[in-house]
Amino acid sequence: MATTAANVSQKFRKSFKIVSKDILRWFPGHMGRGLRKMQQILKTVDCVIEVHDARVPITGRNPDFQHKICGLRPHVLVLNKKDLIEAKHEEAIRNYLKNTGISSVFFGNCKDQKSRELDKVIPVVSDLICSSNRYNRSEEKDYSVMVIGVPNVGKSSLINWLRNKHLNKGNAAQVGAVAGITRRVQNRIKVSEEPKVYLLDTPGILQPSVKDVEAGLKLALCACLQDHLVGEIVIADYLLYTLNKMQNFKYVELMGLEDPSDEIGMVLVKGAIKLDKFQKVKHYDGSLVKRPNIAAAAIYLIREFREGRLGKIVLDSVDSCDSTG
Ligand SMILES: Nc1nc2c(ncn2[C@@H]2O[C@H](COP(=O)(O)OP(=O)(O)OP(=O)(O)O)[C@@H](O)[C@H]2O)c(=O)[nH]1
Ligand SMILES: [Mg+2]
Repeated sequence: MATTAANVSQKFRKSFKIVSKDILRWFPGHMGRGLRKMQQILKTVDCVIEVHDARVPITGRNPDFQHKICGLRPHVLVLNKKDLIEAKHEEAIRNYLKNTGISSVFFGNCKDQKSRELDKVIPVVSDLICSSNRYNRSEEKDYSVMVIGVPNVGKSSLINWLRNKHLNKGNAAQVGAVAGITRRVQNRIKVSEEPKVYLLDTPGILQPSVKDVEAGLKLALCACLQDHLVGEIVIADYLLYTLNKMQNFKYVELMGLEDPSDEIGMVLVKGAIKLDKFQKVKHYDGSLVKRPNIAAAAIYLIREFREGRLGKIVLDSVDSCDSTG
């Protein structure tokens, strides 16, 4: 029988139970040092570009940035990885953010050098700087802009993208698929000649303690924390909970299931069998037995989501954007 919303919605969890907030806590020394350094050099900065993941447009931005950095300089928000969300949500998100006082918002795809959405970032940044009080920097001809955000959202990629776009030059900032690649505030990188704009790459910084557990789980799913800290099976379970809530059942076939399920253990066992992922474990008598490798299945399922193969998914409720927008 075909899976319908009506015949499956009953059996899904209404909320996600997490055993401990501690698994979402990740604030290594380089983040504390980075934030202090960013505050220290703010007097040499004319504008701040905050980069965040478009899949979590409402949650997960570091509130420490608002008080300590963004509120003190002109601010532009780039919601990056727009290739992983549906374009139809952009307007509602924009409206929602506008109502919270953020009006300079760009959706970008830094993996696509040919995309046009970020073309206007530097002109908008220049306009904002021109119309702001530059205090001690009012005599300076060049503009200095700090790029901030939580880990792995594409800060360094954005710098490379802009540099390539405006100067036709290769990558100057180091990029990588795991959170925590940039570990300290970097030297200025020129990304535009006319006007002369320099960008400062900074380490991704999370809040020292997680207040909103669900926002923390969404960040974990988007790879803003390193997977092993939270645990791949917890992340996969949160993904399963989310997909079921959204009635997105693409995982059913992928994991070799007959029907949707809310049982992560069963989904991963069947998935491991379908994917032929097994591990050898020692039996009580010393012999080796093959068991489905559920960790490998969890990693596979998470990767399918991150690479957009489970659909273009906004993890925040865009309906709540619509109602406020
Ligand atoms: N799908 C997609 N991936 C992107 C995009 N921009 C960057 N990435 C990828 O996201 C990952 C993180 O990119 P980085 O530029 O290193 O992110 P970061 O914010 O500098 O990360 P940290 O320095 O670790 O805080 C890399 O694997 C990039 O290739 C995008 O627009 N779309
Ligand atoms: Mg970086």
